[in-house]
Amino acid sequence: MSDVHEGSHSAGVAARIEKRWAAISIIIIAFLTGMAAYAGVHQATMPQAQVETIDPTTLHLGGEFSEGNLGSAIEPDGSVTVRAIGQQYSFVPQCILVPARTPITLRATSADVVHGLLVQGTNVNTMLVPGYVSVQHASFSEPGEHLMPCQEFCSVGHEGMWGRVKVVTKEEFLALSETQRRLSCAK
Ligand SMILES: [Cu+2]
Repeated sequence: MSDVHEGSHSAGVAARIEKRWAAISIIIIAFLTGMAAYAGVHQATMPQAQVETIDPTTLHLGGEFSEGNLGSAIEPDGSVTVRAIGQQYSFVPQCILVPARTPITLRATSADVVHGLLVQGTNVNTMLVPGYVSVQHASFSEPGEHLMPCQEFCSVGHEGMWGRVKVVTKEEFLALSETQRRLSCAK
């Protein structure tokens, strides 16, 4: 008789503990889902929600990533789109010019192997995968310079693959954009 009592008592304890753990895991899942939704709404997610593909072998022949189209362009809504490519062993443009306090959309891809594009001191950090367009959103609060190293090993010249991002005032950027369709600070 006492054995049966013991058994049902410990079964009750086990059920309570199981329910508690189930509740904890549901809370964790709800928290992670909430974080993913928040990041998605604020366009801070990586990889992007929609996948854009592009033929890496014809980048130079025309279209969005042809040479004359690389660099920073001002959009009708006042935001700035930066187009760049990574290739063994440099970024084009080598120095990206952007205005401060402006929404920036970076669109970049690779012409050969997988590269990484990281802008130091910001949350811009993406892989450039041949065949895909990487999109990142950023905004720079102050004028200044940021280093932009390749952060994916891309073969023997990898450690020499560096670019820069130069942030200028909005006024300076607007003045420069009156004379050129695409801006960069690459010499
Ligand atoms: Cu690299």
